[in-house]
Amino acid sequence: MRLSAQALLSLATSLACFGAVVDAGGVLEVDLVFPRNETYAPGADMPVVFAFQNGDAEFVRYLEPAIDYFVWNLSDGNTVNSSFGEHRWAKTNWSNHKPGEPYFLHDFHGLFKPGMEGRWRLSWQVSWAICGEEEDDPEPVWRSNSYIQSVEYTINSKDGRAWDLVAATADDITCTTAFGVTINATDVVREVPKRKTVDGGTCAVVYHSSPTPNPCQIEVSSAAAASISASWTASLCSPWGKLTMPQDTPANCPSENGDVQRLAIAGVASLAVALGAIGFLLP
Ligand SMILES: *[C@@H]1O[C@H](CO)[C@@H](O)[C@H](O)[C@H]1NC(C)=O
Ligand SMILES: *[C@@H]1O[C@H](CO)[C@@H](O)[C@H](O)[C@H]1NC(C)=O
Ligand SMILES: *[C@@H]1O[C@H](CO)[C@@H](O)[C@H](O)[C@H]1NC(C)=O
Ligand SMILES: *[C@@H]1O[C@H](CO)[C@@H](O)[C@H](O)[C@H]1NC(C)=O
Ligand SMILES: CC(=O)N[C@H]1CO[C@H](CO)[C@@H](O)[C@@H]1O
Repeated sequence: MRLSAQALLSLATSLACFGAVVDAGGVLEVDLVFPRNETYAPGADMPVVFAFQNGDAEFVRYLEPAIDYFVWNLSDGNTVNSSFGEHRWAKTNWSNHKPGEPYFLHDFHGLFKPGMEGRWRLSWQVSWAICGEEEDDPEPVWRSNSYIQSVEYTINSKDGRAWDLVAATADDITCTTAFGVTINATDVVREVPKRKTVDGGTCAVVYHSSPTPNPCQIEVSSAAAASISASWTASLCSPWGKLTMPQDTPANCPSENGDVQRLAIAGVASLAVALGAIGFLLP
Protein backbone atom coordinates (compact mmCIF):
# COMPACT_ATOMS: atom_id res chain seq x y z
CA MET A 1 0.00 0.00 0.00
CA ARG A 2 1.39 3.36 -1.00
CA LEU A 3 0.45 6.17 1.30
CA SER A 4 -0.16 9.75 0.39
CA ALA A 5 2.13 12.27 1.97
CA GLN A 6 -0.77 13.32 4.16
CA ALA A 7 -1.36 9.76 5.34
CA LEU A 8 2.33 9.28 5.80
CA LEU A 9 2.50 12.42 7.85
CA SER A 10 -0.28 11.22 10.12
CA LEU A 11 1.37 7.82 10.23
CA ALA A 12 4.59 9.51 11.15
CA THR A 13 2.79 11.48 13.81
CA SER A 14 1.06 8.40 15.18
CA LEU A 15 4.35 6.60 15.25
CA ALA A 16 5.98 9.38 17.10
CA CYS A 17 5.29 7.52 20.32
CA PHE A 18 7.45 4.63 19.07
CA GLY A 19 9.97 6.72 17.18
CA ALA A 20 12.30 9.35 18.34
CA VAL A 21 12.07 12.80 16.82
CA VAL A 22 15.28 14.11 15.36
CA ASP A 23 16.21 17.66 14.68
CA ALA A 24 13.63 18.75 12.12
CA GLY A 25 14.26 16.18 9.36
CA GLY A 26 15.05 17.84 6.06
CA VAL A 27 16.07 17.25 2.48
CA LEU A 28 19.23 15.44 1.41
CA GLU A 29 20.35 15.87 -2.19
CA VAL A 30 22.92 13.68 -3.96
CA ASP A 31 24.28 14.93 -7.29
CA LEU A 32 26.63 13.93 -10.04
CA VAL A 33 29.01 16.83 -10.61
CA PHE A 34 31.48 15.45 -13.14
CA PRO A 35 31.85 14.19 -15.89
CA ARG A 36 29.22 15.90 -18.06
CA ASN A 37 27.92 15.20 -21.55
CA GLU A 38 31.06 16.62 -23.13
CA THR A 39 34.12 15.60 -25.11
CA TYR A 40 37.30 15.62 -23.09
CA ALA A 41 40.94 15.23 -23.97
CA PRO A 42 42.37 12.25 -22.11
CA GLY A 43 43.65 13.12 -18.65
CA ALA A 44 45.00 10.64 -16.13
CA ASP A 45 44.13 13.08 -13.35
CA MET A 46 40.48 13.53 -14.28
CA PRO A 47 38.14 12.71 -11.39
CA VAL A 48 34.59 11.46 -11.02
CA VAL A 49 32.87 13.87 -8.64
CA PHE A 50 29.61 13.61 -6.71
CA ALA A 51 28.16 16.01 -4.15
CA PHE A 52 26.03 15.72 -1.03
CA GLN A 53 23.92 18.79 -0.34
CA ASN A 54 22.77 19.05 3.28
CA GLY A 55 24.69 15.83 3.90
CA ASP A 56 25.81 16.94 7.33
CA ALA A 57 22.26 17.26 8.68
CA GLU A 58 21.46 14.99 11.59
CA PHE A 59 18.79 12.88 9.85
CA VAL A 60 21.17 11.86 7.06
CA ARG A 61 22.97 9.31 9.22
CA TYR A 62 19.74 7.29 9.40
CA LEU A 63 19.39 7.25 5.60
CA GLU A 64 22.91 5.80 5.22
CA PRO A 65 23.17 7.06 1.63
CA ALA A 66 25.57 5.33 -0.73
CA ILE A 67 26.65 5.92 -4.33
CA ASP A 68 27.81 3.15 -6.65
CA TYR A 69 28.85 3.74 -10.23
CA PHE A 70 30.15 1.85 -13.19
CA VAL A 71 31.17 2.53 -16.76
CA TRP A 72 30.11 1.10 -20.09
CA ASN A 73 32.08 1.18 -23.31
CA LEU A 74 29.53 2.44 -25.86
CA SER A 75 31.86 1.86 -28.80
CA ASP A 76 31.29 -1.87 -28.66
CA GLY A 77 27.57 -1.97 -27.99
CA ASN A 78 27.16 -1.53 -24.30
CA THR A 79 29.76 -3.92 -23.02
CA VAL A 80 30.02 -3.26 -19.37
CA ASN A 81 33.44 -2.37 -18.12
CA SER A 82 34.67 -3.75 -14.91
CA SER A 83 35.58 -0.39 -13.45
CA PHE A 84 33.36 0.97 -10.74
CA GLY A 85 33.47 2.99 -7.60
CA GLU A 86 31.55 3.29 -4.39
CA HIS A 87 30.94 6.02 -1.84
CA ARG A 88 29.40 5.50 1.54
CA TRP A 89 28.20 8.51 3.44
CA ALA A 90 29.39 6.86 6.63
CA LYS A 91 32.97 7.08 5.37
CA THR A 92 32.90 10.80 4.66
CA ASN A 93 35.07 13.05 6.78
CA TRP A 94 33.19 16.22 7.65
CA SER A 95 35.82 17.78 9.85
CA ASN A 96 36.75 20.54 7.40
CA HIS A 97 33.38 20.92 5.76
CA LYS A 98 31.74 24.33 5.74
CA PRO A 99 28.09 23.97 6.78
CA GLY A 100 25.71 24.98 4.01
CA GLU A 101 28.12 24.09 1.23
CA PRO A 102 28.00 20.93 -0.86
CA TYR A 103 30.34 18.17 0.17
CA PHE A 104 32.31 16.79 -2.74
CA LEU A 105 33.21 13.14 -3.07
CA HIS A 106 35.68 12.23 -5.72
CA ASP A 107 37.58 9.30 -7.16
CA PHE A 108 40.46 9.14 -9.52
CA HIS A 109 41.21 6.17 -11.65
CA GLY A 110 42.11 5.38 -15.19
CA LEU A 111 38.68 6.05 -16.67
CA PHE A 112 39.82 9.05 -18.65
CA LYS A 113 43.46 8.33 -19.28
CA PRO A 114 45.14 8.01 -22.66
CA GLY A 115 44.05 4.75 -24.22
CA MET A 116 40.46 5.31 -23.09
CA GLU A 117 39.43 7.19 -26.22
CA GLY A 118 35.84 6.50 -27.19
CA ARG A 119 32.28 7.04 -26.08
CA TRP A 120 31.37 6.02 -22.54
CA ARG A 121 28.37 5.85 -20.27
CA LEU A 122 28.80 6.32 -16.56
CA SER A 123 25.82 4.96 -14.65
CA TRP A 124 25.35 5.60 -10.99
CA GLN A 125 22.99 4.49 -8.31
CA VAL A 126 22.16 6.34 -5.14
CA SER A 127 20.63 4.13 -2.47
CA TRP A 128 19.37 4.84 1.00
CA ALA A 129 17.54 3.18 3.85
CA ILE A 130 14.09 4.16 5.06
CA CYS A 131 11.49 2.85 7.47
CA GLY A 132 8.83 0.49 6.18
CA GLU A 133 5.63 2.15 5.01
CA GLU A 134 2.76 -0.16 5.79
CA GLU A 135 0.60 1.03 8.57
CA ASP A 136 -0.12 -2.58 9.57
CA ASP A 137 3.51 -3.62 9.60
CA PRO A 138 3.99 -5.31 12.90
CA GLU A 139 7.44 -3.80 13.00
CA PRO A 140 9.24 -1.14 11.05
CA VAL A 141 11.13 -2.61 8.12
CA TRP A 142 14.52 -1.63 6.82
CA ARG A 143 14.43 -1.13 3.06
CA SER A 144 16.66 0.34 0.47
CA ASN A 145 15.40 2.75 -2.15
CA SER A 146 17.43 3.77 -5.09
CA TYR A 147 17.86 6.17 -7.94
CA ILE A 148 19.67 5.19 -11.13
CA GLN A 149 20.87 7.62 -13.77
CA SER A 150 23.58 7.88 -16.36
CA VAL A 151 25.67 10.37 -18.27
CA GLU A 152 27.53 9.86 -21.54
CA TYR A 153 30.83 11.43 -22.39
CA THR A 154 33.54 11.12 -25.00
CA ILE A 155 37.30 10.91 -24.60
CA ASN A 156 39.00 12.15 -27.71
CA SER A 157 42.58 13.35 -27.98
CA LYS A 158 41.88 15.35 -31.17
CA ASP A 159 38.74 17.39 -30.40
CA GLY A 160 38.50 16.95 -26.66
CA ARG A 161 38.98 19.88 -24.37
CA ALA A 162 40.95 19.74 -21.17
CA TRP A 163 38.77 18.85 -18.22
CA ASP A 164 37.93 21.75 -15.95
CA LEU A 165 35.66 21.33 -12.93
CA VAL A 166 35.23 25.06 -12.46
CA ALA A 167 34.17 25.64 -16.09
CA ALA A 168 31.99 22.52 -16.25
CA THR A 169 29.99 23.54 -13.19
CA ALA A 170 29.79 27.21 -14.10
CA ASP A 171 28.12 26.18 -17.35
CA ASP A 172 24.59 24.90 -16.73
CA ILE A 173 24.12 23.85 -20.36
CA THR A 174 25.50 20.37 -19.74
CA CYS A 175 23.63 19.96 -16.46
CA THR A 176 20.14 18.53 -15.99
CA THR A 177 17.98 18.04 -12.90
CA ALA A 178 18.28 14.29 -13.59
CA PHE A 179 21.82 14.54 -12.22
CA GLY A 180 20.37 14.96 -8.74
CA VAL A 181 18.04 13.11 -6.41
CA THR A 182 16.44 14.44 -3.24
CA ILE A 183 15.20 12.57 -0.20
CA ASN A 184 12.70 14.45 1.94
CA ALA A 185 12.87 13.08 5.47
CA THR A 186 10.33 13.69 8.23
CA ASP A 187 11.64 14.33 11.70
CA VAL A 188 10.67 10.82 12.83
CA VAL A 189 13.11 7.95 13.19
CA ARG A 190 12.36 4.46 14.48
CA GLU A 191 14.35 1.68 15.98
CA VAL A 192 14.53 -1.39 13.77
CA PRO A 193 14.56 -4.63 15.70
CA LYS A 194 17.26 -7.15 14.88
CA ARG A 195 15.91 -9.95 12.71
CA LYS A 196 17.28 -12.61 10.46
CA THR A 197 17.15 -10.30 7.47
CA VAL A 198 18.09 -6.99 9.02
CA ASP A 199 20.87 -5.87 11.26
CA GLY A 200 18.67 -3.52 13.15
CA GLY A 201 19.51 0.10 13.69
CA THR A 202 17.56 3.28 13.25
CA CYS A 203 15.56 4.18 10.17
CA ALA A 204 14.10 7.50 9.05
CA VAL A 205 10.49 7.99 7.98
CA VAL A 206 10.50 9.85 4.65
CA TYR A 207 7.84 11.73 2.70
CA HIS A 208 6.75 10.44 -0.66
CA SER A 209 7.12 13.78 -2.31
CA SER A 210 10.45 15.46 -2.47
CA PRO A 211 11.51 18.75 -3.99
CA THR A 212 13.02 19.06 -7.46
CA PRO A 213 16.76 18.58 -7.19
CA ASN A 214 19.08 21.45 -7.87
CA PRO A 215 22.33 19.91 -9.13
CA CYS A 216 22.92 22.79 -11.53
CA GLN A 217 23.34 25.26 -8.71
CA ILE A 218 26.54 23.49 -7.65
CA GLU A 219 29.67 25.33 -8.58
CA VAL A 220 33.08 23.94 -7.87
CA SER A 221 35.27 26.83 -6.80
CA SER A 222 38.84 26.97 -7.99
CA ALA A 223 39.93 26.31 -4.39
CA ALA A 224 37.82 23.15 -4.24
CA ALA A 225 39.11 22.05 -7.66
CA ALA A 226 42.68 22.63 -6.50
CA SER A 227 41.99 20.61 -3.39
CA ILE A 228 40.64 17.72 -5.45
CA SER A 229 43.72 17.82 -7.68
CA ALA A 230 46.00 18.04 -4.65
CA SER A 231 44.50 14.87 -3.24
CA TRP A 232 45.37 13.10 -6.48
CA THR A 233 48.97 14.30 -6.24
CA ALA A 234 49.02 13.20 -2.61
CA SER A 235 47.83 9.73 -3.51
CA LEU A 236 50.41 9.44 -6.31
CA CYS A 237 53.11 10.51 -3.85
CA SER A 238 51.97 8.11 -1.13
CA PRO A 239 53.89 4.87 -0.68
CA TRP A 240 50.88 3.03 -2.08
CA GLY A 241 50.75 5.31 -5.14
CA LYS A 242 54.46 4.97 -5.80
CA LEU A 243 54.13 1.22 -5.64
CA THR A 244 51.09 0.85 -7.89
CA MET A 245 51.56 3.78 -10.30
CA PRO A 246 55.33 4.28 -10.49
CA GLN A 247 55.05 5.69 -14.01
CA ASP A 248 52.82 8.51 -12.69
CA THR A 249 54.87 9.54 -9.65
CA PRO A 250 55.21 13.35 -9.82
CA ALA A 251 58.72 14.80 -9.85
CA ASN A 252 57.89 17.17 -7.00
CA CYS A 253 56.69 14.70 -4.35
CA PRO A 254 57.69 15.68 -0.82
CA SER A 255 60.66 13.76 0.55
CA GLU A 256 60.06 10.36 2.14
CA ASN A 257 59.92 11.89 5.60
CA GLY A 258 57.80 14.79 4.45
CA ASP A 259 54.20 14.76 5.40
CA VAL A 260 52.30 13.86 2.27
CA GLN A 261 49.14 15.07 3.95
CA ARG A 262 50.33 18.62 3.54
CA LEU A 263 49.62 18.34 -0.15
CA ALA A 264 46.01 17.55 0.45
CA ILE A 265 44.56 20.95 1.10
CA ALA A 266 41.89 20.48 3.68
CA GLY A 267 38.28 21.23 3.01
CA VAL A 268 37.26 18.58 0.54
CA ALA A 269 37.02 14.87 1.04
CA SER A 270 40.08 13.13 -0.22
CA LEU A 271 38.42 9.82 -0.69
CA ALA A 272 40.74 9.21 -3.58
CA VAL A 273 43.37 8.43 -1.02
CA ALA A 274 41.13 6.13 0.96
CA LEU A 275 38.93 4.66 -1.72
CA GLY A 276 40.33 5.56 -5.12
CA ALA A 277 42.68 2.77 -4.32
CA ILE A 278 42.89 -0.89 -5.01
CA GLY A 279 39.48 -1.63 -6.47
CA PHE A 280 39.14 1.39 -8.67
CA LEU A 281 42.41 1.61 -10.45
CA LEU A 282 42.27 0.35 -13.97
CA PRO A 283 45.18 -1.64 -15.23
C1 LIG B 1 24.89 15.25 -25.36
O1 LIG B 1 25.29 16.39 -26.09
C2 LIG B 1 25.06 16.26 -27.47
C3 LIG B 1 25.68 17.46 -28.17
O2 LIG B 1 25.63 18.61 -27.39
C4 LIG B 1 23.56 16.17 -27.71
O3 LIG B 1 23.31 16.02 -29.10
C5 LIG B 1 23.04 14.94 -26.97
O4 LIG B 1 21.63 14.86 -27.09
C6 LIG B 1 23.41 14.99 -25.51
N1 LIG B 1 23.09 13.73 -24.90
C7 LIG B 1 22.46 13.62 -23.75
C8 LIG B 1 22.21 12.24 -23.26
O5 LIG B 1 22.15 14.59 -23.10
C1 LIG C 1 35.80 0.03 -26.36
O1 LIG C 1 35.25 -0.78 -27.34
C2 LIG C 1 35.87 -0.66 -28.61
C3 LIG C 1 35.11 -1.52 -29.60
O2 LIG C 1 35.15 -2.85 -29.21
C4 LIG C 1 37.31 -1.10 -28.51
O3 LIG C 1 37.94 -0.94 -29.74
C5 LIG C 1 38.00 -0.23 -27.49
O4 LIG C 1 39.32 -0.68 -27.29
C6 LIG C 1 37.27 -0.26 -26.15
N1 LIG C 1 37.88 0.72 -25.30
C7 LIG C 1 38.59 0.38 -24.24
C8 LIG C 1 39.27 1.48 -23.53
O5 LIG C 1 38.65 -0.76 -23.83
C1 LIG D 1 39.38 14.01 8.85
O1 LIG D 1 40.10 15.09 8.31
C2 LIG D 1 40.93 15.74 9.26
C3 LIG D 1 41.52 16.97 8.61
O2 LIG D 1 41.92 16.74 7.30
C4 LIG D 1 41.98 14.77 9.78
O3 LIG D 1 42.79 15.40 10.73
C5 LIG D 1 41.28 13.58 10.40
O4 LIG D 1 42.23 12.63 10.80
C6 LIG D 1 40.31 12.96 9.43
N1 LIG D 1 39.55 11.93 10.11
C7 LIG D 1 39.44 10.69 9.63
C8 LIG D 1 38.61 9.75 10.43
O5 LIG D 1 39.99 10.33 8.59
C1 LIG E 1 8.77 17.53 2.02
O1 LIG E 1 7.52 16.92 1.93
C2 LIG E 1 6.49 17.57 2.66
C3 LIG E 1 5.23 16.72 2.58
O2 LIG E 1 4.88 16.50 1.25
C4 LIG E 1 6.27 18.94 2.09
O3 LIG E 1 5.30 19.63 2.87
C5 LIG E 1 7.58 19.71 2.18
O4 LIG E 1 7.42 20.96 1.55
C6 LIG E 1 8.68 18.94 1.47
N1 LIG E 1 9.94 19.64 1.68
C7 LIG E 1 10.47 20.40 0.72
C8 LIG E 1 11.73 21.10 1.07
O5 LIG E 1 10.00 20.46 -0.40
C1 LIG F 1 40.19 -0.26 -18.93
C2 LIG F 1 39.32 -1.44 -19.08
O1 LIG F 1 39.04 -2.18 -18.14
N1 LIG F 1 38.87 -1.60 -20.28
C3 LIG F 1 38.04 -2.73 -20.61
C4 LIG F 1 36.66 -2.24 -21.03
O2 LIG F 1 35.90 -3.28 -21.56
C5 LIG F 1 36.50 -3.87 -22.70
C6 LIG F 1 35.52 -4.86 -23.23
O3 LIG F 1 35.14 -5.77 -22.25
C7 LIG F 1 37.82 -4.52 -22.31
O4 LIG F 1 38.42 -5.11 -23.43
C8 LIG F 1 38.72 -3.45 -21.76
O5 LIG F 1 39.92 -4.02 -21.28
